[in-house]
Amino acid sequence: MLSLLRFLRPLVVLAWLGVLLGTAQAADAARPNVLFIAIDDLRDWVGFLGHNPQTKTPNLDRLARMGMTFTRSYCAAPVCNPSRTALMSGLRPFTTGVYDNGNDWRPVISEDKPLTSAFRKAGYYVCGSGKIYHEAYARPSEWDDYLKNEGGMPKVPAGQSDGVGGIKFAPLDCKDEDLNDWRITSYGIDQLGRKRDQPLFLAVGLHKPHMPWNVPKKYYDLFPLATIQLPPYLENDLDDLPPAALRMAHPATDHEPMLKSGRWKEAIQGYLAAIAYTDMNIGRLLDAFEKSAYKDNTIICLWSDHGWHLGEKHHWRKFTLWEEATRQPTIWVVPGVTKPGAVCDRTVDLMSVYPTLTDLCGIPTPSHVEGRSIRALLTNPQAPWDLPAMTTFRFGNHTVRTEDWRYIHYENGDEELYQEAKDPNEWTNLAAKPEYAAQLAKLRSLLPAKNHADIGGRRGQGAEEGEANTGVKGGKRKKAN
Ligand SMILES: [Ca+2]
Repeated sequence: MLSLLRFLRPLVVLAWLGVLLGTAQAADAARPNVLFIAIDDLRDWVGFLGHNPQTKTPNLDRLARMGMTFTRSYCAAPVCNPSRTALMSGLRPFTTGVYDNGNDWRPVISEDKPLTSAFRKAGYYVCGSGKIYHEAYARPSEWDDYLKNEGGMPKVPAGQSDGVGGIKFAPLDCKDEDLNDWRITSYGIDQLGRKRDQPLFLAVGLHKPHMPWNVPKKYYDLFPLATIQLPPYLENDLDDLPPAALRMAHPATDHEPMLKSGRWKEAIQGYLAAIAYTDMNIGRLLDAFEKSAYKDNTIICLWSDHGWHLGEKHHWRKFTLWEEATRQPTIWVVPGVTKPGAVCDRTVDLMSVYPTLTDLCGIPTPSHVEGRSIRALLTNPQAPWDLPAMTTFRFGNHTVRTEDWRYIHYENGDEELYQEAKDPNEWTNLAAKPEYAAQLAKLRSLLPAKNHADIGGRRGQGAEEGEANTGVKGGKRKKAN
């Protein structure tokens, strides 16, 4: 009897191994695919957020209805390169020292760290197109296949206005297909038409509505000038700001020339037109997705790298720590988890994307990743949540956003405090009022304990948005604190 058991035991073990392996294979086959969509410079002017009723985004709204949107979603940095680097690496700007467009992240973030590497290691086919990272710093080894942004963009004809100073907008006499985003989207459509044995991680990175807002004229025609509304604007809004905040606003760079030109509404028309063009490409991608074999077993995650000012706080572009530059649209569609049309009001930031995707796909989240998975919120948008959103702009400047408050702390110690429910435009800075001292102390305690020094880099290389336009000199080097 004993010898029979001895004989049987290895067989039992083998049988169990077979069961385990079989389960592992089944789990692998059931692994969800990922459609990862990045949009450049799209602020909260999307229909589903209801913030600006002028905007026309039927396809983004259609995607929003498929899953969950976040009303309080914020970037990790209000600048392309550090925002994308933080999301893709799982490491915040104050951890890596990647603060601006001139900081080449590749020497400080090893190839095993990024999100795409985690998915490749887990057996996914990882491919993408367009702008996922700031394109000056590509690292092809992180992808199985990648379509770079190539080819020229149609130019504004000579003699025609191309905008006001650095704010570039003009309707073009060209076709949808003439802009790079068309090809970038087509790459995604093509990938969705292919069958694979491996699960798919497909990234599509659209350039618009980044400037120049040069899109076919028909998109401008959607927004007749006579109907354009200016954003909420307070003449003396800057009067209660500390010096560091005034340097962020720097109205002389863009806003004063815009007022002088009398073309504020035309500029808004340009941004809305560029958003509408982007929405058209999202529609093409969604049409292809819904006809594809990926329709029912794919997680969709759509995000924009940060927001944009169009004159609020007398400022244009991103590069600030206020609501306009930090808030961004985020949509999650997770089969079996999110409910169609769900809305979550909790504060999240883009550091959550990496750990949420690995969590949902059953991939171990690497230990270096700083964000927290929002699976609990995707399951139940009212779930308890104590994590505020945080955004960093250059060395030592941070904002903490809770559901009720925005607190801003600048490197020189200057502060701002806004009570969002009463003051959604952040017009009244409460930081100097003694009755908010306890609130300030609480929010201060959420700031990072350490700030990595700016890693430096070639200013001017890949810094086209960051230099002369920001009013804050980017070359300043600071020692870590
Ligand atoms: Ca103010």
